[in-house]
Amino acid sequence: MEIECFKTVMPSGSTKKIGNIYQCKIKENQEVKDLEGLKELVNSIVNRLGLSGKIELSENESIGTSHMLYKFNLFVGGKRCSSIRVVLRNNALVSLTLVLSEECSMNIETGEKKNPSPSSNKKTNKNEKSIPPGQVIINDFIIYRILGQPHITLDSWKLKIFGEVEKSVELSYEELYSLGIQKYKGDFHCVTGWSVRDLLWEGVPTKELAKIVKVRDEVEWVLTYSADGYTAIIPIEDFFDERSMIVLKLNGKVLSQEQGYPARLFIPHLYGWKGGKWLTGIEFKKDYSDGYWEALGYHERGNVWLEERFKNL
Ligand SMILES: Nc1nc2c(c(=O)[nH]1)N[C@H]1C(S)=C(S)[C@@H](COP(=O)(O)O)O[C@H]1N2
Ligand SMILES: [Mo]
Repeated sequence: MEIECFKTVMPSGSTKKIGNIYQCKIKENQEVKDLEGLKELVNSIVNRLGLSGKIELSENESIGTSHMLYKFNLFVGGKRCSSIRVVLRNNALVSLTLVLSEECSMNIETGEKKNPSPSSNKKTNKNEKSIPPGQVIINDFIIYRILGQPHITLDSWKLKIFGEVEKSVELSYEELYSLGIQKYKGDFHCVTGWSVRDLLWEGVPTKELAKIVKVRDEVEWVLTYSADGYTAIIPIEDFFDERSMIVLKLNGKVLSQEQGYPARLFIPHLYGWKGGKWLTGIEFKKDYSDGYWEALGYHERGNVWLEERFKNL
């Protein structure tokens, strides 16, 4: 079996609970029959990488209707050394991510990772009337705060816009608000498989931000930062989609603390994880780097209509 792994680092702030992360590509197609078969496969991959120990399933969940995420723990000498995230699509192995804990840091040989190209995009369907593939409609949001609930007061809050720009800025809430508000009625899609329909989003179009900072031509990626340490990466074309906005109000009300007060990013055709809540920073970049979920195997772009849930390593 041929395997190639790439080491990834999360941007500062989001690494707190996480050790070294390796994303591995398995070069042949691997069909999985049952859980025993999967365990054997994971075991042989781990051995191939020069690690050995005992593998135990910790949990599994379905992601949309055709993907399964399995989480294993690797114990070496009774100590939990790594968690392993394995993604299957229709019973075939898609990706494997190893999160090694600090104490058990082992060396894994890595290949050189190319900058993924956001321009290898297929044309995307933005048909707002239909339901994206593999999604199920529910009535209300499920609140996520993977890194905890920050409490933000407006007097100290700023949105920093920086990176490859002519002029970086720090906007107060009032300054941001004064750039002008647009409304958009539309749906929200979480990569795990739930969607909420017909929400009223109000906020500042991302296009307005471009006018003040003047983004350099060579920029291909946008990395967003949140007050809880959360980060997400977005291709520049998607970030500047005409409906993409820094949301300040949802369904007619100022954002609640749990839904990202005072500002969250929303890009209707991308999965919800691309929209950081409690937004504090927007960085324009030439080169790709993983954000929080991308470091754990989720897709560089995350287009809901193309069902881009996980990376194709
Ligand atoms: N700062 C921050 N932003 C975040 C998250 C998070 O944990 N922290 N979760 C993301 C995910 S996976 C989703 S689906 C949406 C959920 O939004 P909600 O909590 O309003 O339902 O927020 C996204 N933005
Ligand atoms: Mo999500």
